[in-house]
Amino acid sequence: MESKKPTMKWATLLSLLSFWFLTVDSAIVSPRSSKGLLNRRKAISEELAPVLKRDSHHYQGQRKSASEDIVAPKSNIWSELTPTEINGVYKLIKEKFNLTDANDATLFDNYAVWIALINPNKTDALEYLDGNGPAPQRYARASIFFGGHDFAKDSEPDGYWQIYQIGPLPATENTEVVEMNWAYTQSTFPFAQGYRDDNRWILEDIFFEDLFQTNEVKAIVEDLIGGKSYGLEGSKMQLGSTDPLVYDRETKSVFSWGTVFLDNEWRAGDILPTGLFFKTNITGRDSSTFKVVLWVYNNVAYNSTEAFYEAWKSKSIFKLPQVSTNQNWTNPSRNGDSDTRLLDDRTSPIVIEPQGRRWQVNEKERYFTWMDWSFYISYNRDNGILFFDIKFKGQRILYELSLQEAIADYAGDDPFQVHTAFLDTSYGWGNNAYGLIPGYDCPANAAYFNGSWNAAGVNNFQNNTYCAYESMEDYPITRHTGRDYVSVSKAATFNIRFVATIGNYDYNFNYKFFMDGTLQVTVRAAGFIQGAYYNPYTAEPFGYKIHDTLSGSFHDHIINFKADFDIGGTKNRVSNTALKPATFVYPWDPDTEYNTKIKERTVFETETSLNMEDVGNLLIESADAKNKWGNPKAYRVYGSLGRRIAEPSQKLAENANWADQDIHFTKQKDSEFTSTGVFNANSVFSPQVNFQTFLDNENIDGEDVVCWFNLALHHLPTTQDVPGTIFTTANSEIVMTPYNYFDSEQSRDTRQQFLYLDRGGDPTTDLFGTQLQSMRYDISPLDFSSVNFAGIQQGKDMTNIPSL
Ligand SMILES: *[C@@H]1O[C@H](CO)[C@@H](O)[C@H](O)[C@H]1NC(C)=O
Ligand SMILES: *[C@@H]1O[C@H](CO)[C@@H](O)[C@H](O)[C@H]1NC(C)=O
Ligand SMILES: *[C@@H]1O[C@H](CO)[C@@H](O)[C@H](O)[C@H]1NC(C)=O
Ligand SMILES: *[C@@H]1O[C@H](CO)[C@@H](O)[C@H](O)[C@H]1NC(C)=O
Ligand SMILES: *[C@@H]1O[C@H](CO)[C@@H](O)[C@H](O)[C@H]1NC(C)=O
Ligand SMILES: *[C@@H]1O[C@H](CO)[C@@H](O)[C@H](O)[C@H]1NC(C)=O
Ligand SMILES: *[C@@H]1O[C@H](CO)[C@@H](O)[C@H](O)[C@H]1NC(C)=O
Ligand SMILES: [Cu+2]
Repeated sequence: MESKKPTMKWATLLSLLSFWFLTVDSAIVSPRSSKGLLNRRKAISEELAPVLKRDSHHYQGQRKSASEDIVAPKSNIWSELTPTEINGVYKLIKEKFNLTDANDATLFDNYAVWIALINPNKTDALEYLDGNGPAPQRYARASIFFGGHDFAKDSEPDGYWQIYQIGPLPATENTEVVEMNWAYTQSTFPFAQGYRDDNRWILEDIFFEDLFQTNEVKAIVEDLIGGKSYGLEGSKMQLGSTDPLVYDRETKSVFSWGTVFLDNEWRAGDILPTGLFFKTNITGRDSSTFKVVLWVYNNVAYNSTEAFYEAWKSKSIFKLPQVSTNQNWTNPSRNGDSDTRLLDDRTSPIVIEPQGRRWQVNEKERYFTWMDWSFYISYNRDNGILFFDIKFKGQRILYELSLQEAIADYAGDDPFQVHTAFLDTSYGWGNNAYGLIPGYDCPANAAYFNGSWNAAGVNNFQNNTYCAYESMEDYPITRHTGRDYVSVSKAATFNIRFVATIGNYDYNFNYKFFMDGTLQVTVRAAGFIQGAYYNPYTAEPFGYKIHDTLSGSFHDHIINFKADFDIGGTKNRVSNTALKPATFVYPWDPDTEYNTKIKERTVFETETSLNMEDVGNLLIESADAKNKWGNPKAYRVYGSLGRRIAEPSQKLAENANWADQDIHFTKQKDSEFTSTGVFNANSVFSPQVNFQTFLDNENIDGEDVVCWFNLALHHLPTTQDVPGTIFTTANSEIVMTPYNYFDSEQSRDTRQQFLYLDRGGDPTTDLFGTQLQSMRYDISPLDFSSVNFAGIQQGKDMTNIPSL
């Protein structure tokens, strides 16, 4: 379970890295002594440093600005459940399912892990937004683990997970609680392929801590790796375990592949791998039956701990170089003895708003407007921020734009890399967004917004999870020099930024709105790579040697988004304008063949998946609205989209099959509102959402079309990733831009222009009333006093759900 004050960090840190950072007592957990597990979890909780946060309002209050508040035309029907709504839901399901409160629960109880809003169905939402329909009724979904005897199923001896729909809200005794099957391929998951929550992580940790204290394992690892064995006071060893769980369908057994990383003062374990690997049978809820079934070192496999020990004792193991103890190179911050670059001791430039802020927000409804753009934002655990009802010049362009899932799919010569494929939505986005650092994560003129989510019975709040700011591109949006004039227009943009740190990576999402109706989504990655041990004999095909014993193991980041375009209404179609070479003979020169080129339009009649190299200008068009010149109103999508390189396999198959092509177009259906789910992570062949089922050849010509696109980074790390990956190059973007949508380009009405005219008489210069005045800017220093590691603020006073 994630996200109680202390456990939050624990879940988070464990999450992507899958590391065990902890040293706590080593009670054996079994059905009989599962309280040991609770004590252990509490001990862990106390050790964990929570997260950065900051009081945004304090900061915002310092800014002098114009009217920044605006009335939202409608209420935000996508806003996350309120603590009151959640409490009602929890009370209901607690009674119905004999739930144990999360802080007391073991794997032998029933407990709720997430309670979240089910976004309203689009049909209902549109009636409310565009007509006189009532605000759609609100529904919640809850994911429950059934480990107790009262709801046990014979087919699931270790318990199971089930997702429920609860509503309409507020919950009363008569509120319906039903299995939520309408939106998912599957809504129930066996323990074996279910979610790896804290209870489960700890089970593994208990086993490994004992294992690494046995005389045999301790002797081997202290010799091969150096330092104290895992779990001992002062040990630098951390254990990592791969995602997904390795499920053997024949024996119904669950295995994990583990490895040892070294922790240090920069928490740089990801780039300090040691080259030792172990496969463990972790079937069931009793760690005393867990067993290492394979050890791997220098590509040699030993099928038992005894066999490994015998080989080591008889000195028949070839020892690989150990990770050096000089690890200053892992410092991702400024190296203290660096020279100062010339003039780098001066503060770098900032953007200022000389006459105050130019955008508006209704903070309660999270409704934003800027330069004829408007949209609502909602926030949740599984998607981070979601955009709804994005309009430009009063016309809806997108009903929804939201992050769905990100995979990180690794390759390597060792079993750890080979078995690794992360699905980050299982770790969560909203819950992994730590406070943004003003002036660094977002420019100094940004404003910050909080987010909330419920997990394991706790209502969590985090300040500064996303920011909004206006900025200037460093190039003009357009210019021209004519015979007697010069015209140049500035390129202002409005930006929403969200950063989530999932384990080793910090993902930076930027949504940039331009004056002409263009919208750009960029994802950047920084942080530590998940490096591999560099085996000089076998690592080469899978990555570069980038430090003494480090290989930058090759992996793909594929990040899936939903973009529900509504171009001139909901009747849309998808077309491709191919750009092709052609040979033409013209009537005005019948004897000559001209090699030239043409545009060639095709319409996709049915649901389709495409790769960008196979298309020219890919358009989402209105099926009936045309511009003045007879062309369909459209938006074009293009960018650095991509797909995974490896073929489907045991570790990644039906659970992320959206990653097999760059972009998909499906017919909008309320029952296909998301491409993924938390349980996709470990249920490789029968996931919560099997995206391919959306692509069933339905007609999309003249229908409401949804675009699912993949931002992609084929990440083959080089020394540019040492110590950390940089946002500059580890990124991917999509551009959505008007394409014959209007009758002409739409930024011409901006006043942020320069016009020089020389048409007889004195030349004139027009700045359209927006001349930068000579003035002293009163810039307060950024205030970092409320940045702290105080942890996720829990809604203890706002909920009656007990929290850790
Ligand atoms: C978060 O922001 C609120 C204002 O909305 C403030 O009262 C609170 O103290 C902040 N929390 C932290 C931990 O900074
Ligand atoms: C309800 O759950 C608790 C805790 O798991 C368990 O001890 C108890 O037996 C359950 N009640 C029933 C009626 O099964
Ligand atoms: C894995 O461990 C479980 C529990 O001890 C056992 O029943 C199962 O047979 C083991 N699987 C394999 C493939 O050895
Ligand atoms: C390990 O391998 C040896 C020799 O290949 C074999 O005799 C033995 O049965 C195996 N042990 C296990 C636990 O699989
Ligand atoms: C590593 O950095 C620390 C702190 O700056 C310094 O004291 C130490 O000498 C450095 N170690 C090496 C081997 O350079
Ligand atoms: C989050 O922000 C809203 C809007 O400013 C504010 O009303 C609310 O109190 C904040 N929530 C928390 C928990 O700080
Ligand atoms: C939303 O749509 C789905 C699929 O049509 C349907 O099963 C569900 O009941 C709808 N929800 C509401 C609240 O109407
Ligand atoms: Cu990467």
